[in-house]
Amino acid sequence: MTDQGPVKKIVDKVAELAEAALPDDSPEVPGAPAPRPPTLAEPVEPADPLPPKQDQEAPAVVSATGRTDGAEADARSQHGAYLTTAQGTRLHDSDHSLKAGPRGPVLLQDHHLREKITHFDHERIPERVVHARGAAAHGVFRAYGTATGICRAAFLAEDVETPVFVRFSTVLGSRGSADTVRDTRGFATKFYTTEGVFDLVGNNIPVFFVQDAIKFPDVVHAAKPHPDREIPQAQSAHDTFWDFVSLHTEATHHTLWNMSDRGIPRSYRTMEGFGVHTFRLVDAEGGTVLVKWHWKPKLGVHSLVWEEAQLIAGLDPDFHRRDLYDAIESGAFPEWELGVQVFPDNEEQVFEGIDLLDPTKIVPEELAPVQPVGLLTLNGNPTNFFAEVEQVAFHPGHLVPGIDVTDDPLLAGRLFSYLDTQITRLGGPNFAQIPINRTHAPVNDMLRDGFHQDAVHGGVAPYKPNSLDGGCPFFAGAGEHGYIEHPTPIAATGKVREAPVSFSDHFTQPRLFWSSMSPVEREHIIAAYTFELGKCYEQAVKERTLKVLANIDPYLCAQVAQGLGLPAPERSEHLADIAPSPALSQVGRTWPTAGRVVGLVAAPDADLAGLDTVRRAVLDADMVPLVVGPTGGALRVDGEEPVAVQRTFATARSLEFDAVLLAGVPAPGLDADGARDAKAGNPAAPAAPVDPRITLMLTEAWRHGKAVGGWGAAGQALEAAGIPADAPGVVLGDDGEDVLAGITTLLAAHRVWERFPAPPESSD
Ligand code: HDE
Repeated sequence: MTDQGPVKKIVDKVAELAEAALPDDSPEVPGAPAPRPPTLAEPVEPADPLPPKQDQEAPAVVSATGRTDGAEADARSQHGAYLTTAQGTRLHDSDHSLKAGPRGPVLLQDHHLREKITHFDHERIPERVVHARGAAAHGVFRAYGTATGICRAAFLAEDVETPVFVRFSTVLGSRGSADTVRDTRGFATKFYTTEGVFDLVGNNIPVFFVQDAIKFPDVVHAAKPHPDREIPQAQSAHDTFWDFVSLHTEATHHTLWNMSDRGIPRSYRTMEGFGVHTFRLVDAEGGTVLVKWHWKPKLGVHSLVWEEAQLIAGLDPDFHRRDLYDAIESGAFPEWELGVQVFPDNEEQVFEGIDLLDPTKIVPEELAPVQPVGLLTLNGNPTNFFAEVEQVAFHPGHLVPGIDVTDDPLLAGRLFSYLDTQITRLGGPNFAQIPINRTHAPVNDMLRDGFHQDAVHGGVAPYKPNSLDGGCPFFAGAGEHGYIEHPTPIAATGKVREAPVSFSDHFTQPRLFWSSMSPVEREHIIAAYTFELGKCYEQAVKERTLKVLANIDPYLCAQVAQGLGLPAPERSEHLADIAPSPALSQVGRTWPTAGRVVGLVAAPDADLAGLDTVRRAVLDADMVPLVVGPTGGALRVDGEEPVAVQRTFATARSLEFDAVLLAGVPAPGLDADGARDAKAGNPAAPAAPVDPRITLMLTEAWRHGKAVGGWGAAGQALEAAGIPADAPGVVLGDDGEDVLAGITTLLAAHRVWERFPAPPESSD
């Protein structure tokens, strides 16, 4: 490297500044400003670049062929203090085109203008055809060693730590669409193992719409916006989607999961992940088992309620990515346990009557418990979204020794598709050399040349056999970590385009899911179908979908029919007797509250000492306190420590809080006027003792099943919002810390489910 000296100086300086600028207990709440504040005026002297934030991580510095030695730690981006061209020539002006006089025509010889504009014109790459909207983080996977008996993969050996990059996504929406739409979520993990990259490309729903990959373009075309008017964006509430799934009843199971609370997760951190297909694991002796992969969030599975999801889509379309980044920034690192359901690798590939090759079926956890094999912790936000999140390329065919595929026909098509899609998206066959995709294992392939070739290959013999490169590279046997496909027997039948008979049961498992839901979860499902079908225009589509629902459950069908104003049809299939799987329900258990967001509302005349004590107690409980005041800045009372305000009555909304606590009665702020802030309501309404935005916040939190409360005179504010003091999920008291303790207990159950009275029994 030629520029070592000055670059090293900048890097050291940046590190020193970053360290010096960090307050002791930073970052307390997410959204902390950069470690070094920018100057108010534009700098006139070259200065060091702003230091990175402490939560950010970048791809490991590995050469295009997996070499880690000799790479410069800062060898990835901008160098030096001066603006340059792409060729490194320093520029003295980038604000004005080269012209024949200040008012004259721009000259064609302006090579800098051409470079700048041309590059800009090509900044975009095609978004993913599905899963375009996503967010990702760096992390580490530590294996428990519990899988070594069934799998020889090196990264599953006890205490082995493997760097990972995880991308979460919605399926249907474009890159800029809202996070909280009703949709399946992607959960894709890249493990940079010592034996090569392993990608576990899963979803938050354990079953899929189609059983054969050849139907994937059909379901995606049906679910994407209508081709004529390109609406609606990022949602399934439209005719073409329901037209397809009502005709193609193998989609019924997945659709039911989508209409359940699983379709609107509270956070990526509270989603389960599933490999969906059955995989084959191979142990050190060549023995095999079949498995299904599961990610279990430490925080439990938790969802939004539908009105909340819709409001957030407008108020904060980045809700899920912000939540992920904020949690990592504030040190509440999201964690999941990876686990496997293990089945014998028998010839039929059937377990307890369930066809393991059918990706529209689950195996209930009560029949095959999920056995934990390791812990995933996400602890680093990306440094550059495009370089990392947009360019990461997952592929179910990125496998390591010990992990093999099965004959699931959906998986087979995926093994083709993911490689293919990267060639268009990432501009050629060398996408594995993009930093985020680089393996940490040594690469010695004989793939050569092509667009964006970063490696400078030595040798003259990229072919085998050869003698000119000494016969290199050599093949590896099982003892040298070679990837050897398991010699699974293949039944000798003729070529056919058909599915096995066992794939034709489309209703037993949807019935299993429905019968495993708690009453409130069933009501949410009814509401979701009624909403989605209510957005359809075609009567036939609605009527056909009701026929599908009749084959799941008569109550579900009757309730949705009532909401649509249509008669409920008779079922056409026998309703199977089902043993419910309680593990499928999200309700009825308690979970750690780490990372939950507590809104603390106060006016300047509030008990600020108490407010600060509660704020610190929230932090001590690893939750996030956001103080809401009438204006920005800080809440101050003479003789008391000021308390910084993160949200104002104008900017805050209940949606970003899991619970709302009031330090007394927040009187109307100066901008509590409908003309200034429509949330404040009608200016002609009689003045209330409570700021109307806070009343709105309380009523919203109330109807979304969130814990609310406060201390001092807070009860009056709740009363003004029509919330009875003795209602479920309301905690009032004299001491803020006691109130917080009560709220924390409620948060552990995720929502105040008792607030939704049990509806009549829903099964016949
Ligand atoms: Fe995908 N899928 N998929 N998919 N999928 C893609 O790959 C495809 C399926 C999943 O964060 C694409 O790089 C086919 C099941 C995730 O970058 C594409 C079929 C599951 C992601 C593709 C399926 C998934 C994708 C689009 C039917 C859960 C996002 C861009 C056989 C187990 C990965 C890309 C990321 C992305 C094809 C079905 C999960 C086109 C043909 C089942 C999480 O290659």
